[in-house]
Formats: sequence, structure tokens, C-alpha cells
Amino acid sequence: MHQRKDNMGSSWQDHGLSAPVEAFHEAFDGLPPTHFSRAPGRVNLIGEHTDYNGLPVLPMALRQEVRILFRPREDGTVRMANRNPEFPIRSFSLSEDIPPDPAGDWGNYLKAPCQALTGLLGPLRGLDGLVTSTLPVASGLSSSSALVIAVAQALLHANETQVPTLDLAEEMARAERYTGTQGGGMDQAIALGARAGHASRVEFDPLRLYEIPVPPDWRFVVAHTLVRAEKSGWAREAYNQRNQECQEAIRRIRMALSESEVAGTEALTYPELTARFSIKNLLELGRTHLSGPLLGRFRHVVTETLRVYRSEEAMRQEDLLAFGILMDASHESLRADYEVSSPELDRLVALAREGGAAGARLTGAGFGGCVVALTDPFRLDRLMRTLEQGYYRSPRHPHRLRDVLFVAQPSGGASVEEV
Ligand code: NG1
Repeated sequence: MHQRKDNMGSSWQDHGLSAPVEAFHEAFDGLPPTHFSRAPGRVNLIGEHTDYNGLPVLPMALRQEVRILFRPREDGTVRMANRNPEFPIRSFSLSEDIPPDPAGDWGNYLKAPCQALTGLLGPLRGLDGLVTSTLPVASGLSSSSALVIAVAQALLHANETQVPTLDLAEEMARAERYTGTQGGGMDQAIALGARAGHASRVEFDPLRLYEIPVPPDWRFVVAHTLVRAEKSGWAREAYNQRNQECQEAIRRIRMALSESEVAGTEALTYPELTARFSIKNLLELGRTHLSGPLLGRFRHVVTETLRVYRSEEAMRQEDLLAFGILMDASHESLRADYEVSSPELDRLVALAREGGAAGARLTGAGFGGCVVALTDPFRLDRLMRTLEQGYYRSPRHPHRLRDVLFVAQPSGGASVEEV
């Protein structure tokens, strides 16, 4: 966990927290907050629906983030208010077994880290907190994990304790399953471990981050469909179903392989499979032993893994065109084989290409949310204009354009700072 103080050049005024500080006073008996905990969202550049299969991903953290102004309490109660009126105040007692709120309630994203950290560290003191966020909700930019990480850091800080960064990321990935989503570990890892100016290839079991400098003249543009991919509702079912289908696909492959081919592996995992077989053999295995949706899911997962490594190479070589081609291939695979795209996502991807992007793809789980497109500074204006005119012209949408269409700035990981 990084810890940065006012005297190192940053303060709550710089973070636009004057109004939230006032709101904190109002919500919590006139007492002032002592610190704020911040955790960034992320845009995944490539490697989609691979993390929960133990396979690599390539995200970078965003400047947009969740912030929690907080003040430690003497007792074991957590009270959390939110500047967004959609999310009413929640209050609960810390324990190793915190009863969940109804599915989809934002309180579960507070309880998830609190229950996990109490289980890990024993009885803890609670806190009063006020959440603000510059991340759009349910947009595939991981506002949920940013909230989980921001709460975890605040709680650790309130208890004057720390957990090593990668351990905390792994704990929080497990913890977030409290909310009912069978997610992977990408979001928590990048929110905690990101380095400004860099993307990271994230590998799992054990968790590792390999930093890659983002070439200074690459521009990753994020564009929101304005359709929320609510992981509290049907999108969660569809997401969990993909996870189960991937497990079923590998179970069938495992059964079909001879003993000599799987020797030494107790339960064959995707990382073992991709390490043992070439992509040609993997595709052949899929075609021989799988059909229908299971074949599509399997084909996406193994080809996407190869694309992650190739994209890393393209980024290191500053080969923008090669990276773009891989993004396009990823989108096509997510659309046709993984079936997580939507007409709105496809429309934005098509517009981005019309606007001269080197490549474009849906980012995050899909079913709505955002796309990410890659371009250079010379083509940026044209791309932004094409997206704006082609998608955001309707005066009906209530968003500020800069909140839903922006250039992603590769940012650093989470921190706690003094107010
Ligand atoms: P989003 O859509 O940003 O919540 C989700 C998962 C990731 C990963 C991607 C798909 C959670 C918290 N996040 O991201 O772990 O599986 O989908 O690549 O479940």
C-alpha cells in the first residue's frame, strides 16, 4: 500500500474534496474526516474473461477513481454514506460473518472487504466514511473493485495495520465474491499495483504484475455505450454462466486426454493446458471434443491468451498497428465466440474504426459498459469527433460528454492520504 501525505505535494483540495468534506461533517455529527482513501478504476486493454480462468490480462489504471473520506471509530461499527443519492447510507458491525444486504445492494461491496479483513486480522475498529466517485457505475471500468479496495485500505489504515500489496489484492479478489459475482483477480490487482505511465500484464496463482511503459504517443480512448452492465442483475448471471462454461469445457478436455498427456496434473487448469499445448493443438482439441457454446468459450479463452502476449510484445515494440489488429480480433472473438457483446458495443467499435482507430474492442465483462479504442495524437481529434457525432448526439442522455468519452491516462495505484 502506498501512503502519500500532504507535504508530498497533494492535498484534499487538489482532489476536489472541499464539498465532500462539508458533506462528511453533515453526515457524521459535525466531526471532520482524518484521511481519504483512493482507488482507481481500470481499463482492460486486452485479455477479457481470462482472469477467472487463471490466464493473463493487460489492464491499466485510470485517473478516474473512488475516494472515501473517513474517520476511525472507537467501536466495531462501519457507517458509510455516498455522495451519489442512488446509494443510501449503510451501517453494520464488523465480524467474520456479516449478513449480506439483498443481492445488488451497494452495501455488499462495503461488507465484502470488511468481512474478509476481520477474518484475516481478528477484531477491528470501524470507521465513518463518505464515498465519492469519478467512475461511471456498471460500465466495465471496475468501479466495484475500486470501492472494495478503497474500503479495505481505509479499514487497514484506521487500524494502523498493513497487508502486503499483492496479498491484499488476492484477498480482495476472493472477498468480492461475497457480492455473488464469480470474478477473477484483475481489477483488485491493477487498482492496488498500478504504476503511472504503465500498463501491466497480470498473471495469477501466484499473483504477479509485469509493468509495460505505455508509448507516449499512444492514445487509448474510452467510450461508454450509456448502457449499464449491472453485475447485480442479469449480467451477473450471464457472467457467472461464462465462468461455469469454461470450467465445463476444460473438464471435458481433461476427460478426453490420455493419462500420459495429463500426467502430473491433479486437476488440469487453463494455465497448465496453455503451457503444455501449442495454440494449433489447443484449437484441434477444442474442435474434436467440444461443440456449441462450450467450443466458442474455449476458443476465445485460448486465443485471447495468445493475444495478450502478442499485445505486450507490440506495446514494448511501440507497434501501434499490431496492437490495434489484436484489439479488433479480441472484439470479434468476444462477440462471436464468447457472446458478451451488444448492438451498442458493436456500434461504438464500428464507429471507432470509421474514425480511424488502429483497433477497438469492448472492455470489461461486456453486456453494455464501455469500448476502448487505440489511436495516435494525429488521428485523435477525428476519432473523438466521429464517436461524438455518431453516438452522443442525442440530447436525451443526461451525461457530461467528458464523463462518457475520454482519453485514458495510465495512472498509479491506490493510496491513503491525510486530509
Ligand atoms: P468489470 O466488467 O469491469 O466488472 C469483470 C470482472 C473481471 C474480469 C472482467 C472480464 C469483477 C469484479 N470483475 O470486470 O475480473 O473477469 O469482467 O474480463 O468481477
